[in-house]
Amino acid sequence: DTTKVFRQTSMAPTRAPSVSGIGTVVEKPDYSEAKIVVAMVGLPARGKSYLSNKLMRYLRWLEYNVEVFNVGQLRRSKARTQQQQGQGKADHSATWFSHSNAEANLAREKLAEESLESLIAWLKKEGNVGIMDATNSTFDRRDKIRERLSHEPNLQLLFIESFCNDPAVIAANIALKVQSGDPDYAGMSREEAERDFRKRIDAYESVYQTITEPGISFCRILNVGQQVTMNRIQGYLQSRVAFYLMNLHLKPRSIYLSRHGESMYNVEGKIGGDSDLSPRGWEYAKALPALVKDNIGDGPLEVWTSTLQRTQQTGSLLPFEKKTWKSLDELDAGVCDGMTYEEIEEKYPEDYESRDEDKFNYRYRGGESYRDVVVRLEPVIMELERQENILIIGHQAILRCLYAYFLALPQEELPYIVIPLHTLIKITPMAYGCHEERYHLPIAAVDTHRPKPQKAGAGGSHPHSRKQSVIDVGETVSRAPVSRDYFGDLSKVMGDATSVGVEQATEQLMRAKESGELTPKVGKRVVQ
Ligand code: FDP
Ligand code: F6P
Repeated sequence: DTTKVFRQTSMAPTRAPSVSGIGTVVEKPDYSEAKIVVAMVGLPARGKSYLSNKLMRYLRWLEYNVEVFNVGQLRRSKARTQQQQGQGKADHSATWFSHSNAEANLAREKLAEESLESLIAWLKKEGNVGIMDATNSTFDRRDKIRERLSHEPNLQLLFIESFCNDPAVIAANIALKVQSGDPDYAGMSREEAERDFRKRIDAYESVYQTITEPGISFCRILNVGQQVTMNRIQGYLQSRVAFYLMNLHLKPRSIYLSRHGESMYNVEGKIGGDSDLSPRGWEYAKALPALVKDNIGDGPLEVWTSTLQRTQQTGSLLPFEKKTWKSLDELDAGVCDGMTYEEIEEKYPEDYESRDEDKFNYRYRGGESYRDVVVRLEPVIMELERQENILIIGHQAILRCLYAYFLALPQEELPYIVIPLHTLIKITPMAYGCHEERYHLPIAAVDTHRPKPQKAGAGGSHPHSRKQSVIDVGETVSRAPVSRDYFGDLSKVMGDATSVGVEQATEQLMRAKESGELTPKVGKRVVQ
């Protein structure tokens, strides 16, 4: 019954919205019936972890509960515990991965089973999509997974094979692995580590069986996006996953985000509307081409704006191809459009309060919530994945949603992300996340950011006050980039990140996270 499947898994809210004042608080869609085991397939260094993490980020942004269960990580953490307990260092050099090493084969199978069991338990309890990140590279292994899942009638199984024969991509993945501080290679030189890792890949390759099994659901991806083969994709969520995978590519590129220049409404403290740029906003529009060209030269670059005057005026002097998207229009404030926050507070005090209580879910009467915006931005995200360098000239709420997707920020943080005026944000996708640089132009502008009010008595600002200050344009504001990595405090694990390269930095950070050396501090990263 396809209608039923669609209703259960589509993004439409299934619970009745609770009415509060003039607006409504619309809760999360009910995804409790969506349960999929995604089992990755592929040789080492074929981008399985890259795909797993990217898929997790996308589906989490769409509010599915997703976790990656990485079998290598489980193996390494067990080896670490064993060593800490004085049982010596496990030998996980290439011979341990050889097919003729019967004892090791058994141990590897047990690890895979253990990881799959944790995944299934989590999925049955609370998850929507559990991604098993392992090689799963033989018919025999995949048969075992299928057999186990045949006892779980409520769980679907989808295999995703990453098949890669592009020597450049393989070499880059190998380099990433051996430079990452992987404990498997502790105490080895990079050359030794690379030699051993290549031998490990050979060991897997000698028994590798690409997916050909009939009757199973799979996506087979050649060279991340070059070609995608699909078989028996079932239901809404699997189709979304398959469509997403079809749109990915690995070409190096950056995504630039900028709010429009300061608008007349910004100066007056009004929200929404379709006003023109202020004189300072026009100054930004004039300065933007030089800043963009400094970064990208003559391109290629495509500029996307909303249909509103202020974004189009901001982009008007840029010598690049432009595209206008209705989906990029600012969050619709419904009956509050054109009002100041003070006017809203006065006229609709209950709404003002409920928005502060749950800003992501609050929907303006006759308008939108942040959740609505996330849903309408999904086609933009998909197109962004397909494209190369893109500059989006957008609005405060819209850019918060896009930024949260790339930097994997949680829903509670999303509506409060600081996206100042007259600032260009450069996001560069990396192996395990995104690298961010911010360029502040020294052109003053009002500050439209309204922080989450602190509870009464907590010593914060008045709950209904709005900052209407002018951004300081003193020495701290410059065109020099302020760099951030989305895992937080780089210096703690590796000193000066810029001297080692960001790809290596992110890989090292993954390892640091894995070993518990670093807890991600996503909240601290956003700067003004
Ligand atoms: P990873 O790159 O994630 O570390 O090198 C392959 C590897 O993954 C090994 O570490 C890990 O033990 C193995 O894959 C897990 O997969 P299989 O059990 O399918 O071999
Ligand atoms: O004030 C500028 C603006 O883009 C308004 O048009 C919009 O309603 C608002 O920001 C969105 O920000 P917030 O969700 O914090 O009110």
